Amino acid sequence: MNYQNPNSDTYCGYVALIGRPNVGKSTLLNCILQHKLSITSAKQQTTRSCIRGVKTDGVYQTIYVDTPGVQKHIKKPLNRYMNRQAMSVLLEVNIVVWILDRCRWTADDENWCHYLKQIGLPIILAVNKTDRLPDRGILLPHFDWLQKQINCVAIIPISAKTSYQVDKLELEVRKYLPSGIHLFQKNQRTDRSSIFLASELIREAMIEYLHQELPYVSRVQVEKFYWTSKTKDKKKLLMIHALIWVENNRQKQIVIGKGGQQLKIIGSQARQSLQHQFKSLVCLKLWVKVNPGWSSNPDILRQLA
Ligand SMILES: Nc1nc2c(ncn2[C@@H]2O[C@H](COP(=O)(O)OP(=O)(O)O)[C@@H](O)[C@H]2O)c(=O)[nH]1
Ligand SMILES: [Mg+2]
Repeated sequence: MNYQNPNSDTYCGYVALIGRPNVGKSTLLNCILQHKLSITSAKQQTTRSCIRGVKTDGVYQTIYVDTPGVQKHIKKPLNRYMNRQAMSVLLEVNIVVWILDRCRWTADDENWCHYLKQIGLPIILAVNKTDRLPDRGILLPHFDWLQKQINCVAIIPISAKTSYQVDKLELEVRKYLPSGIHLFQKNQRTDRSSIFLASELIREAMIEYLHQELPYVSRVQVEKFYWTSKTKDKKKLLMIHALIWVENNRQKQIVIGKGGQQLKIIGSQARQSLQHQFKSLVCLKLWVKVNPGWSSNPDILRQLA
């Protein structure tokens, strides 16, 4: 299973970060890149499409692919789309990092286990959130049990939140990178555009401040994204205009809130994240628009990819 050629100069490969929703896949990607690339939340269904994060270290280039969680209610077209994204990623990667939440093992984990047994890729188990274990001693017998469930090359306890042993996980991943030229520039962190990252940060603020299903039936479309130097003190200012699409007028009212208060809060939170991400002052303008049935429209779903 080790593809490395001792005579090769450089190594480059794709690594899927997979696991059921909320185990910490996006938090792990951000921790590895030491940069917020993928939005995270305590609520489920945050990551919608695959996000590739690139880490180059000397001769090694590792391309991590963060995947959406597999959705239970697969009847909805948006959920079916997210499941396809998560599954099809396994066809393009060299290594799988399967993330588990401490000793928890659910029917979703069982399903992943069944699926992964058939794919013939090196699998590394990352047992996450160990910072929340009062005693790490309970992990050892669990690891024995895990080894009986699936043939993996390593089991590593980590915490994506505190970075505990994330470096160890990265070193393990490197062992299985195939020989090959680097596909991305040394300083490039993602294949995603700034416009995509901006729309994700706005969506993250919506997930934070809106309850229940609403953020999941909304879509953010960035219409304008440009820098000007029109501030009084001639500092660079990033102008972002975005539309929030919802499915009906009732949802529109909720997003806007009484007297526009809710939208103001979302905008203010999103602006802070955008300023941090783009290291610039940001002027953010948001509009809420209705597009009935967008989440069942195949053309729009394709645009999410
Ligand atoms: N305590 C703790 N919380 C974590 C850790 N990793 C992720 N989380 C939290 O778990 C929740 C889900 O994380 P997220 O990365 O969005 O999960 P994903 O759905 O698998 O991408 C968030 O609230 C994270 O802050 C960890 O190592 N320790
Ligand atoms: Mg995620």
